[in-house]
Amino acid sequence: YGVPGTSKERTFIAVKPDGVQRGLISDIIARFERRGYKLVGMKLLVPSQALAREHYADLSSKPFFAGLVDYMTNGKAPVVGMVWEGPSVIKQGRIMLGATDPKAAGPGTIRGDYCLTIGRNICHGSDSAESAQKEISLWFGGKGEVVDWTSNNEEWI
Ligand code: RTP
Repeated sequence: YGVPGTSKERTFIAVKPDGVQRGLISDIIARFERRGYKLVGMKLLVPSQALAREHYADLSSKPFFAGLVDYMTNGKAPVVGMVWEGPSVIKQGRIMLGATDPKAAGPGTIRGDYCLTIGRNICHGSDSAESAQKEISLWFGGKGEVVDWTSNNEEWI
């Protein structure tokens, strides 16, 4: 799950079905890659209902929960799940995504640049070290699905 507070910190970032449908996978990857973060896990999938419900367990009492789970799991488009590694990647990842409600997201952020409504906000990022650990193990439970590797760029970034 990485080591929070070090250069080995890791976070879970997802391109949601609307982001995939709109062709924004490469843009979102490029922003993290160019910033200097390291991609250590990536998969394309239609999440099961069980996975989506567990991922959004904190929101299970909200009126939009059923709609949120359906949107993530109905297969109209898949989700790209990723694990990114680097200094302060949990906090900086959230800053790069922008505010949850795109109407409040600043220009230069992913949501501020590409979307308008909270129910179609394109991407997800872990909001704390605890959620990063929970989400990485939930989405990348299999052996070898997260890869430790050394980037030759590290001395330049
Ligand atoms: P995220 O994890 O997706 O980055 O968002 P967050 O923690 O900042 O926000 P949270 O309140 O946990 O909401 C998670 C996702 O639920 C959907 N949502 N829909 N229809 C609505 O009013 C509503 N409110 C939230 C969004 O997809 C949000 O990203």
